[in-house]
Amino acid sequence: MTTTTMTRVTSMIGAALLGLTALQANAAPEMPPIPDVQGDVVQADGDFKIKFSIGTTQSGAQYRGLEYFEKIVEQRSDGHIQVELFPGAQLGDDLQAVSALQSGTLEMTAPSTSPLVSMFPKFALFDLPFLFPTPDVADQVLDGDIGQQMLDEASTNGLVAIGWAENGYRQLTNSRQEVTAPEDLEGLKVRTMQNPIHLDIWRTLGANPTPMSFAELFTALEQGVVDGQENPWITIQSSRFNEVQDYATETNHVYTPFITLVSERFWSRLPAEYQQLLRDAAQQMGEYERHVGRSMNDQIKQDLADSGMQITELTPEQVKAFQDKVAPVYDNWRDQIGGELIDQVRAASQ
Ligand code: TK8
Repeated sequence: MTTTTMTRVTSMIGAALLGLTALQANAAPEMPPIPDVQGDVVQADGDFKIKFSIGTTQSGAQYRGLEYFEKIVEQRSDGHIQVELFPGAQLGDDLQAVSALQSGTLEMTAPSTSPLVSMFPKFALFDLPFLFPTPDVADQVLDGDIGQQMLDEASTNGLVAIGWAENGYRQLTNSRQEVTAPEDLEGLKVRTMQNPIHLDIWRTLGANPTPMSFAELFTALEQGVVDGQENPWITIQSSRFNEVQDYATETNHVYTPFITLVSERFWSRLPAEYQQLLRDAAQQMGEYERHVGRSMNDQIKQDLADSGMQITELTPEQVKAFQDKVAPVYDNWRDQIGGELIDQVRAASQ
């Protein structure tokens, strides 16, 4: 081999290695593996197709949960129920997907609870700031009586609610400056979910909130229509908001569940055995998806920081300043949500 060829080969290997490193730096963080399917094949009549739509993208924990759901349902129905997944709001944002379920043109979706409060007022419990101190408290509420009551309550208007997963604790990002105190929010244009309590939260904190569908959010941030937004780490990363937002603050200000919904029109055509299979699969998906999201937060923060985003973690005193400032929101909504419900969650937190 001549020296020139040698150099060329070496630089080719170098380029390949460089390519690999670049790939690894961009790679989505490792997710816990999809579990094996437990349980026997369920025997029932008929063949069915489920189109399952979500607003978050294919690289998020929610989609990963859906892949597990698909695996459970297809294996345990021995292929008689086929599940097709549609991430990234291809079939509509949270509200559009819910209305497609009602009209029977879509079989399943799993929106955040917040855009649905006008339909199901009790869901507003999940919009109260700093109500769920830990994921364990959230689990107790979702998997306990309150969660069950809410599933029952949401099983009307052409919908059947069969389980809970989670979006998670929400964090603030923006394109302007580091935020460590409510004063830093003065005049900041923050996109919120289409939900009156969220509007109230950001107004009370001194920001300038604008409600908007999640499907429009990336473009709105990119074009500077809004300066900031708030979503859980996994959603910030899977939506690549770091490409258009330089600053993130770990506020944990609201905990948002995802509720698993089925079209009543579709549900009523399913044999009882298959209805139960979907309930079981939704339960298992919820447990797995919560685990996936929660296990990734540290890695995601690191990846976002590596990508050049400034990640700010708050001291307990700094968190308290946000909590104190936002406290009046409770007075505004307590009666409407039901003081008892709020007290029950607080009791679960002791
Ligand atoms: C995804 C939404 C989203 C939510 C939002 O469909 O709108 O900000 O947090 O993740 O449900």
